[in-house]
Amino acid sequence: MNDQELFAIGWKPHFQQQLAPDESQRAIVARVSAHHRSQILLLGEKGEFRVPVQLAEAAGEVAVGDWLLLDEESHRAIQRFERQTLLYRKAAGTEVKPQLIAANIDTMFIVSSCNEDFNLSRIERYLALAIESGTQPVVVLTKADLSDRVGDLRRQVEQLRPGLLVESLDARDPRQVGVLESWCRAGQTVALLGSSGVGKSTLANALGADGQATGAIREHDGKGRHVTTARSLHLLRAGGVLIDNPGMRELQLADCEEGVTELFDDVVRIAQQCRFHNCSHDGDDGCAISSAIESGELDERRFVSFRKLLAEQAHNSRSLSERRDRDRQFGKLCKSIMTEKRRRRGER
Ligand SMILES: Nc1nc2c(ncn2[C@@H]2O[C@H](COP(=O)(O)OP(=O)(O)OP(=O)(O)O)[C@@H](O)[C@H]2O)c(=O)[nH]1
Ligand SMILES: [Mg+2]
Ligand SMILES: [Zn+2]
Repeated sequence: MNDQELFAIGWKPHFQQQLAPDESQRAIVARVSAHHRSQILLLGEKGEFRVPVQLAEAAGEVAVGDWLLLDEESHRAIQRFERQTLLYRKAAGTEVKPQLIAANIDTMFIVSSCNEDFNLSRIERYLALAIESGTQPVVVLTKADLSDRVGDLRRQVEQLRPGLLVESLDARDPRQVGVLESWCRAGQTVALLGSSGVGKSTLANALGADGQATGAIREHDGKGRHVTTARSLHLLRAGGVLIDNPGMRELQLADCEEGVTELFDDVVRIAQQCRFHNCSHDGDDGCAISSAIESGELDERRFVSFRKLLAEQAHNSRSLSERRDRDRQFGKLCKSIMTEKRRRRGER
């Protein structure tokens, strides 16, 4: 195996050590670069190739950024490498389902624009997800050319978390976008997250996202219709790879309690000083939160955001785990029906 090329696209000792010594003989290693309805696109040392979803997911559901070990001949997945990080959310809409966003990301660029889209609470959502998953967050404020309050907005974002990295720029200008390149070197994987229209694809282009990877591909969706979908893993000029995501209308957090409490550890610390440990922080006697808001020590917006995110992730985590239980029960039910059938056949 030619490791050089794999290392450039994010292969690391973390994955290498999961490989048994003789395992790479008749098998190939590749990274998932796009997930389409019926096909998975993979990037290996010999370039890009496609595999039907059933084969690629033979060792488990895959996300863009996942590493797979595949049989050289059949391209059936033998192993999905244990992930270093995984980003997922509750799928949009009423259905309760986890939706994988991306795997094995080193840096999350949280993209928000300096105009109407600017929203601190939305940035906090992404920050909680980054912290929970162990991904380094960098907030990128785009459309700096359209605002005269850039300095003020930057300061507001910097206050969301001590040491938080914030960059502001015109995403159309490759020279300005150059400040992001230190996170985009060979071996590094970055992901762009943010609402629709904030400039994620513009940033990708300015970072020199490989043209081949930005093209759209066509595939059959099984009903004979053609579906055109955009690829999502791009090679960058600086040597690393970037995962561009379609804009998210809503990022519903799930399984994010640690991320939320760590992001809001200042609020948690104040709440611990309330007179009653079960204080509802709604005008109760001796509520430290209320006094902190009154004195200006705590921003009310921040408290409301904390409470909302904590409740939301708890609700979604509960529904996701209920769903997992239901799936397991359904699996058991199917199994017992099959056993029963076999038993009857045997009796006959
Ligand atoms: N003036 C200005 N325009 C920008 C900037 N960044 C992006 N735009 C424009 O904003 C529009 C949307 O940019 P995109 O890069 O397509 O946004 P996106 O985040 O990829 O959107 P989705 O793919 O829908 O999620 C385009 O017309 C860009 O030219 C910027 O920094 N300054
Ligand atoms: Mg885009
Ligand atoms: Zn209280």
